[in-house]
Amino acid sequence: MPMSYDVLFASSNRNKFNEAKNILSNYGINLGFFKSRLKEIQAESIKQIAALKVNDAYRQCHKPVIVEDAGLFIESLNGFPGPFSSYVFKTIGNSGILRLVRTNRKAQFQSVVAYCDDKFGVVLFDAKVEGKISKNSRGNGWGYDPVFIPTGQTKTFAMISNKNEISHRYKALKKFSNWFAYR
Ligand code: ITT
Repeated sequence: MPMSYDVLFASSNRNKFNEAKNILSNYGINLGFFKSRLKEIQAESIKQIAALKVNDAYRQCHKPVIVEDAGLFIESLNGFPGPFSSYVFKTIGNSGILRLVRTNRKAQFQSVVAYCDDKFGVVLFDAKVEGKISKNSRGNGWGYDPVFIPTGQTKTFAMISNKNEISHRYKALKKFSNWFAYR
């Protein structure tokens, strides 16, 4: 029998789903995985990308659904890779990022959670977490986690045990869960 869920999470990325499920379970929301390749337009804002992706997801599943679009924004690179984070990770990866960043290592992770159902349409929740790019890759996390050190820490996201209590994803999903509880 299929497991019941409150909302679907549409994504091709199981790491993102696992984190989101873990975070939302603390707010009593049971997330189901809708593993899917969504249309990812290259736009200049992750808000725009998230809104378009959630429309596509809702068209496919016709159930209350969220998608999340996230990106790493590096100050000295004028916000690169930002909305292109997925492509840049696949092409130059963390070693490429480490070669590009010089003295100003400030960076932020941003997250936009987009929810859609037939009553409310598309609703967006955004958040960010400040930090810096480490001098070398440390820890075994996914994506850019081994090169991102959140402000106030000495370890990368890949090395800390409480990423899900401080991350961009946590902050955006917390906003979503407050709204979802009182909608
Ligand atoms: P979707 O199918 O959900 O779009 P995706 O992997 O393309 O999956 P995003 O566009 O949201 O996801 O994220 C772009 C990339 O940024 C992602 O592939 C990772 O490389 C990186 N990324 C996003 N959030 C991250 C996090 O919390 N830690 C490390 N890297 C992250």
